[in-house]
Amino acid sequence: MTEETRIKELHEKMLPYINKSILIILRGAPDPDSISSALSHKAILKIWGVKSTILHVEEVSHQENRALLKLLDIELTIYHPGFTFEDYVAIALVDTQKPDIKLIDLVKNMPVASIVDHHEQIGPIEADFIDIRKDVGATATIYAEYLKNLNFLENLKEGQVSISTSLIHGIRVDTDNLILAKEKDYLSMGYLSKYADADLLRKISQQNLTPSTMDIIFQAYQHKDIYENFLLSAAGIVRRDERDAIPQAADFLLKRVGIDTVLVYGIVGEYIDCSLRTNSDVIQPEKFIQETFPDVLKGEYGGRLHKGGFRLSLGIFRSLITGDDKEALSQMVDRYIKKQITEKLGIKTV
Ligand SMILES: [Mn+2]
Repeated sequence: MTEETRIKELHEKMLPYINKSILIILRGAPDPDSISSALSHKAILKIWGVKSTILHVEEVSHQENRALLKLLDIELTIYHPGFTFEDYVAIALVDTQKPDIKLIDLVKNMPVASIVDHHEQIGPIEADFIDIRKDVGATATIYAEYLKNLNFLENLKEGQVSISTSLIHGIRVDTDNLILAKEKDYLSMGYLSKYADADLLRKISQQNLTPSTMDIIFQAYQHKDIYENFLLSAAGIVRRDERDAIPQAADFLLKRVGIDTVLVYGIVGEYIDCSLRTNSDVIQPEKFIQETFPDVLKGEYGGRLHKGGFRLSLGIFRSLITGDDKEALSQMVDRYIKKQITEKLGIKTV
């Protein structure tokens, strides 16, 4: 399929939805790639006379993502019990192939109008329009291509730079500042750069850490165990809106001399959120995670080259303690993670 036929097909498939409303669903905590892709999807639907709302389930936690929303004046809707799904005739998925785990049951009877994503296809999927590509580093790259074919950015009025600026940020973040970028990502960046605001981009990516994020990183640094090149670290109990401190702690700890792999975890709501970072030639994040934590929630981890964020359910640990003893819960989780890791690494602990 060529670029032009893809956007034509998307248009064709959206014709039945004219004057109706589609719910664009983001998975997990919105990140720059999913936010900018959803924003583009919404803008494209609008040209064609299709209404839409962008819905997410988890808080926007990372300071850069909060800045992105604020500086570019982007509005997303966060899911709350009682949300009226009946107002929408279908859902659209961007940067994912399945709705957020918390919404799966609520939207299971709604048709899927479109799926646009760059992750490995996981099992069978059905939608009016599907564009899943492995030769791009970000979903934002695909949307930049759509916008280019629609001459969308050329026709924007001055000052309307949110979409192009957010797409650039999305591509940068998903490709580790272009280190993992592929040819198509560079082509999209080239197109977007003509319509983006460099000052805004700088502001978005130069956000300071909040004191609580710093506290979590500090906590993670203090509660570390080092097994040769592997650093395991507990961030403790982390508030939902601070969960992005966990991957940031992992990025920070990986800078320590002599360490090539880091796992930081923290208790966030009903889950243990984990971030694996590695420069090792031998550790493959996805394989390592699956082998170390066989009870990893299916489909709940997004592994990228050298990066792996995943979650374990806290349910089993909760059922083992009486009442709401956070200290006991935390200790049990620590023991479990430590045991799995040392076993996996073949290290004997006393
Ligand atoms: Mn992505």
